[in-house]
Amino acid sequence: MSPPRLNVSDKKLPNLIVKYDKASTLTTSQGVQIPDNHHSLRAGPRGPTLMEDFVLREKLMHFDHERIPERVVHARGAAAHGFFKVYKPLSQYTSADFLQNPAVETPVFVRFSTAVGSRGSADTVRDVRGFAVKFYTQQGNYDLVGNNMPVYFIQDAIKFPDLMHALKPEPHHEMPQASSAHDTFWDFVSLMPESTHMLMWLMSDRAIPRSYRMMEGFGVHTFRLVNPHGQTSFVKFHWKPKLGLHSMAWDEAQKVSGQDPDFHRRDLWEAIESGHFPEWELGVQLVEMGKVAELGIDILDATKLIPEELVPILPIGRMVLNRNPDNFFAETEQVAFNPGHLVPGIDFSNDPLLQGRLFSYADSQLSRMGSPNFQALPINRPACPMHHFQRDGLQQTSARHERVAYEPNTLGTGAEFRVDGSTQGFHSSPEALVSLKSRQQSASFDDHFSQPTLFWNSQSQAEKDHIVGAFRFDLSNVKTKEIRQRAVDNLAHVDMKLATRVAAQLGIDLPDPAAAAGRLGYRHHEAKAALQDAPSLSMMGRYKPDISTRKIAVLVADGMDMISVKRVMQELTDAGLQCKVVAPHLGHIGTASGRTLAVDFTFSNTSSVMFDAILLPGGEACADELCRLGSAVHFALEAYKHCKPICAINEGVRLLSSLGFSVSEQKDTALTVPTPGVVIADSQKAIEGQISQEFISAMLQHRHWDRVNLDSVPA
Ligand code: HDE
Repeated sequence: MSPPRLNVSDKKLPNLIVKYDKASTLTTSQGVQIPDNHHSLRAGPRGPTLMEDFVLREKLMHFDHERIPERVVHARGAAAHGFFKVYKPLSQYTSADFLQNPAVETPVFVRFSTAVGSRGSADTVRDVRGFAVKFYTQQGNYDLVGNNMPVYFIQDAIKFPDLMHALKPEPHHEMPQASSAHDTFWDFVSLMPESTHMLMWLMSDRAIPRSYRMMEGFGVHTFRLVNPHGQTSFVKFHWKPKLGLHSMAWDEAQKVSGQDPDFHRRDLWEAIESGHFPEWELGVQLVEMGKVAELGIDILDATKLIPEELVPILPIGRMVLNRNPDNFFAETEQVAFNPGHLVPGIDFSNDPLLQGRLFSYADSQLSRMGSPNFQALPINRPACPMHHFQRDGLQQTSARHERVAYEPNTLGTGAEFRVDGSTQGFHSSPEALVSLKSRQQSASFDDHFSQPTLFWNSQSQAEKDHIVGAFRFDLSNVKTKEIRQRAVDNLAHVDMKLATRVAAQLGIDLPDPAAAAGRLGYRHHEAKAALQDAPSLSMMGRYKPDISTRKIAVLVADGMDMISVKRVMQELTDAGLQCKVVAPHLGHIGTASGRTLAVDFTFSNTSSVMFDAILLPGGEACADELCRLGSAVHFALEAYKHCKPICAINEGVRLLSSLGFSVSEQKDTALTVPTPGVVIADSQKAIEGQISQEFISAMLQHRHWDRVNLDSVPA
């Protein structure tokens, strides 16, 4: 059942739905009724089709033109409607109207995306995710077009086409799809040391999120807030997910790509349909104009971040996504974000990457949607009044009943459109600019390694291991040995141990930082590090006490002991978790006490990667059957290998016996190997409800990355 729709969105945003009732008859686009939609007009039952069949021609013509070009980057995405509410007035910092009144709900439309893959590519590839928010404010649309990582590959927009040409599939055979693990990407970035910081993020678990609902978002660039007195401060925007920050295991992400390429899209859709509305808190890092130099970080360089330890994040409001789009194409595909869509009170900085984006987005949308009238599409037009003298153009749909389309005028209403410039409207914040025209950048942009090193030093051991694994995976797919060597030589400037570990599996020489320093594109400006490590850069411990909607697979066969698992399942369900029964066949299985249990999935139509945790009930016959079934044993071992919480009751533990887990003959609790996130109990303990809380605590951590010897697990 669909959740109730929030009035705010319906009231202020145009309703897109075209409804047909049962009495509607099928017509052509001209409204002519069609009595036969199954047979084209022919010269006799076996004769040729006639040109005059306008019903057939119109239908085929429209179908032939259904597709528009996909986005050149961020083609694959999913979106939702919702609202944003500020916590308290921010007039001290900005005059933006939507950031003043805590009682006002500003409608938003948010599109999440991958950056590299084409529109039909899989969701769980290793990639940066787009996090684009359109606020329909009463002063016009404001777009915060960010990513789930706070930095970017390059510093200057002029390099963007090269970066994307290197990262996208190689042009001769158009492979690989949605992957950085190939020669041209590493060829380019290994010659572009400024990309090192972003590469560290891309090789980290941030690039394989568990869900769009569990990602942070960043505006990346520095922007400016301007208050009603014209005073400005620099600002960086941050979105923090209510469900915490969580990722997948790399092996899991790859398998999910095959099992369910729509994994993230489906997750977002289902959460909203079931009323579990995803939520984020918006925060800002504010830097007074006069305090920028003290930071020691170039805030105009998009390969740098400001650690929260240096400038704390001020939470300013919350965003809730509570409505799925009515139509994917009309909304998600046609929505046109643009970092140049500003409202009064927010302004750009001189970040050269941002400045280039200000040209690119509208240009890109013009190419995709064919005419400047894409701005008037329901999903793109503002929710506030809009008056301008733009006219005509391909597919103009508004027919204005007026004589003049110019300003000033006396024949129409032109003069009245003007606002009182002293108090209203958008003003670019004044900035004195006196400099020589040149193709130069500030020397501080040449500090390429201090922040990647800070990032590396801030990671936990498990995260470091994952980063090493990701570099090895990507680079081992690079066929050209010299490119592998160059990439690793660059890494030596981040951390020698990291570079040496990565190099170990690549059939190359030991990393040589001096070799990197001699290469084209290498410029180095040693920056004084303000911090040795910044815990805020690690994902560890960023879980939140909300695990609702997580999925638990309950592995069963005939003879399962329902009595001991019943309470656990009930308590998990009460905690908002979804228990799904996986069995050798669909229909029902028989329990040890003679009852039946309905089955949701079989071992052949799902796998462990579709779940967050597993529950293994007891029962002699059930355990015997599952242990004989390779796919069931694999299911359990794979969940273990992906560090997922596991709860086993009595004989259920036999599925894990190859890992050394068992319960004693007396059926006492006996955990032979103390392992994080594995809860083993006897029936009595389960019946008394002692284990649900333990299992839920294990789930609160999401994944137990500190499990050891995972390489030896046969899954
Ligand atoms: Fe984009 N980017 N980008 N980008 N970008 C596009 O715009 C571009 C950059 C981002 O869900 C395109 O309408 C240039 C940074 C998102 O519809 C295009 C540069 C960040 C989305 C474009 C960048 C982003 C896009 C493709 C370097 C994070 C998807 C279609 C100067 C702050 C928005 C389109 C959606 C989409 C250009 C770099 C985020 C081609 C030239 C940095 C989330 O215009």
